Amino acid sequence: MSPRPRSAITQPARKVLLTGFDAFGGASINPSGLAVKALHGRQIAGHRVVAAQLPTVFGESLQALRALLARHQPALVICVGQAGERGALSLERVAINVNDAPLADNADAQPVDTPVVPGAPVAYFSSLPIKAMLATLQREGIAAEVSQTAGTFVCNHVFFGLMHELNQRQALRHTRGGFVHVPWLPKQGTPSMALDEVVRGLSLAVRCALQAQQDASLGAGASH
Ligand code: PCA
Repeated sequence: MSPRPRSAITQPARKVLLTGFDAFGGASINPSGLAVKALHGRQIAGHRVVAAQLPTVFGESLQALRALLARHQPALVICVGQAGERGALSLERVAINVNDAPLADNADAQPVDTPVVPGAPVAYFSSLPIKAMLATLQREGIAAEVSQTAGTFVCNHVFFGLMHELNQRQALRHTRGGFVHVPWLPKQGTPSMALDEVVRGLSLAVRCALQAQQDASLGAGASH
């Protein structure tokens, strides 16, 4: 077979990877998993969204994320988790190298004061343009805030593992990544945010993260 002319080869769309989590701590739902699933397959700013659900389990969640990164080589990664008792989309600024679980994960593990990655730096800043994302969300009337802690449970574990991969892997050195916490759904408690609003907010956040060149915050350039 003769080779196809170059012009006939269409480049695959670059991808955005969004991850959510399964339900944990005795709950039956997790809005993060539901919200990213709703965005799976969407085209945003010339990129195709690939969504995946991670298990709320130390170790296993990060292994699954690493496999997704290797498979999709995304241009942008936003990991999403639920933070009950927060009333806004929380744009996380910093991931820390510690597991200190306040409750058991879905495999019944509860690590206390262990490193996420032994020997890795103490912390990484998000490489998302969090201040630009904040301004976009607020302009669109969606409750949003910059958060200074993603906690010390599985969300921070995944966030730290993500930032470490982006910093270590040559193939991912241009990939932007970070973490967003979302509130409960109305049926889970107060404060809350409707699923449609969470989905709209994440979609705006993705567009902004793909398009913003620079960010006013320290986090934007500090980790790369
Ligand atoms: N929230 C938890 C883990 C899974 C999730 O959705 C957290 O904030 O660590």
